[in-house]
Amino acid sequence: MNKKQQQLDQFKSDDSNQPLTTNQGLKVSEDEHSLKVGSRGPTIMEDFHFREKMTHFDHERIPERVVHARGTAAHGVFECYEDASDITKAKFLSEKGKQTPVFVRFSTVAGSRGSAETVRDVRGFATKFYTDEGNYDLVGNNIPVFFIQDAIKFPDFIHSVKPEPHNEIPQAQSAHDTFWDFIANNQESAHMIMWHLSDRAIPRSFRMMEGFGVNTYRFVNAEGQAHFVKFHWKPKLGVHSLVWDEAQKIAGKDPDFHRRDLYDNIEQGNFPEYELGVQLIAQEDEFKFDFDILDPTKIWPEEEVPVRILGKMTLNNNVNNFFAETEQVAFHVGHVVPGIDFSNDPLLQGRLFSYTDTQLIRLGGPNFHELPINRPVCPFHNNQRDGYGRQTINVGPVSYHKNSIQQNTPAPVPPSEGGYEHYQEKVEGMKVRARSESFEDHFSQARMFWLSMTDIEKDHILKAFSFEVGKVARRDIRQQVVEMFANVDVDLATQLAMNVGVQPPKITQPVETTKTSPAVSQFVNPIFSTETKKVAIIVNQKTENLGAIIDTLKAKKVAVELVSDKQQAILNFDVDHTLDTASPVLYDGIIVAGKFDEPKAQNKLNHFIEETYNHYKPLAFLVAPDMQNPITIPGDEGVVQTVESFLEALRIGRHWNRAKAIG
Ligand code: HDD
Repeated sequence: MNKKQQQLDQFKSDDSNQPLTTNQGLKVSEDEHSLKVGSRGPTIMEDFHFREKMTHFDHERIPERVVHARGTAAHGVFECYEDASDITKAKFLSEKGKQTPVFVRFSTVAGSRGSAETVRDVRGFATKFYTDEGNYDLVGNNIPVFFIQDAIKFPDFIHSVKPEPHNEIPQAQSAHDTFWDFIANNQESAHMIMWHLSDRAIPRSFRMMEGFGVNTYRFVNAEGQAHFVKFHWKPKLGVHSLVWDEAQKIAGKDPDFHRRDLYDNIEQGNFPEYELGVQLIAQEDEFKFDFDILDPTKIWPEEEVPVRILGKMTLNNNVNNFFAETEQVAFHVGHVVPGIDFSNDPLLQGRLFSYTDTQLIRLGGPNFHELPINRPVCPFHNNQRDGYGRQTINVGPVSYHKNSIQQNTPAPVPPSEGGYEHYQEKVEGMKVRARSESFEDHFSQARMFWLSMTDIEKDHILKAFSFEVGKVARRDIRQQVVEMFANVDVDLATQLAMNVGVQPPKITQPVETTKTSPAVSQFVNPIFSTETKKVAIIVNQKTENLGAIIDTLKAKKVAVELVSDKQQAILNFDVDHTLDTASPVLYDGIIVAGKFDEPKAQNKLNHFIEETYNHYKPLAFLVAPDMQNPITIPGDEGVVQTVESFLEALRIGRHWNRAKAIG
């Protein structure tokens, strides 16, 4: 068991088989009736048990996160692949095989705590490394750029995407007037919008998305040599997405789709893995690129600045208590260890203030670092004292520095012995409220992203654009968006104009660039696998060879559920779901191994088949389609007759050749 788990164990409480007590330890003899004057009379003040129970309940809720409110988390371990001390003195990266406990929280950004998980949104990917030198937080997203360049615009941006303040509509959606009004009037968002409208914003699973630190940080080695650095998480299962129609339906059928997927897979031992990589730019190469490397609306194309892989994270343990761990975890980009430092990226600089500040209101005071999930696994000592909920009992008379009573302890540690030292960068200038000219190109990388997409990805982006902007009621905002994105691609903007009922753009030339970065496409180097994909087998009492079918699928690490017209046992297997409690959108593919005589059941099965086909997913018909009211499904490479060919179709996942038929 790792150090963090050992530490957390000290705080765990198992209430099973214990007597019921008050918080003072008093055994309670009765817990269902308040203390009254007569069994039909008023409740009396004296009832301390009622008051304690009710007061605690009344105070159970804490403010949800102002952004990233909807999230889920898991424990794991990070393993260092190689000694990276040539680039950073961070100890958790300094030794091959070194293991560091981690806690990761995935989230959506815009929605409230109870909102659906498959909405179109950026996903948060925040990792806390419990290192021997203190906690290091890598607070990232699944998209490598951001909407704005300067943190002072963050409240405006978030206000625009949140539900509109007059009627609190819509929940967890960017498809509304204020969001698109902000975008059209803040054109630095162009590159991020291209990612936001791509399939990246509707991931199939938290286990199948990349993570990015987004901001530019610094690595510093023991000799004081510095590199600018960007962080990447690369999922071993590859990057995969839902399709939009499916994502919207899942939001209703299973609003917990992503947390359920993560939780179930960890419970089943399918531990998600991600490799940690870094892009490095030497300090002296700061100005060698055709973009400003401090601008958070820019990527460093992987073709120009390769990703060096440093280690692997495995998520292998679910939380015991959602509130205590997932809700109370407090991330902060300023939680760093020696060897990791900041750049002057103006978004990062503002984040350095916001995270601690927000924890003060959310977690109720300055002692949130003492909550079990937030405690470092190394000792911590200083002269900070008191405050709401203080748990540490600091002994002795001294809480100040310098002192003689304790020989000046706790004592500062020189950098040579592990004390944190900020990178000494020379900075000079006038105090100004301004943006650097080098941050003014908003469209080159947006166009680069567009030019790097495959045809299918382009088609999805145009459809997403048309949906989102089509939901905007104000015509002038729709027109402004069309004008803005003509800078990215005139055809795209012209088609968008047609789809959302406004004039074609006046701009007839996009920004001048022919550059591409194939690494930003999900389809250029896909990782195909059957592992952990979820399949429904449609069964009835006539289904044959069910055991063999299940075994063949499980041998390829496929998760199987049996679906039938009613809850029943079929050949010794209990059916998991009925055609009513299951839904085709919750599976990666369907095997039809039974059909139904009853027309209503057959209609429901037809719906399963049609939806699966329309979402480009594999279908196997192991029984002849001699149904009473058959539907016509064109035979194509994802529609097969054997389990073996189904597995191959499932490995590939989506069969985009259907795009023409589906529209
Ligand atoms: Fe942020 C939460 C990621 C810009 C202010 N942010 C939060 C979380 C993630 C990110 C993953 C959720 C952490 C968790 O699971 O508890 N944020 C980002 C990224 C950004 C970014 C990758 C751009 C590079 N954020 C950003 C800016 C500001 C904030 C510019 C403010 C100046 N973010 C916050 C916050 C939150 C937060 C208000 C809400 C809850 C919390 O911090 O703990 O402080």
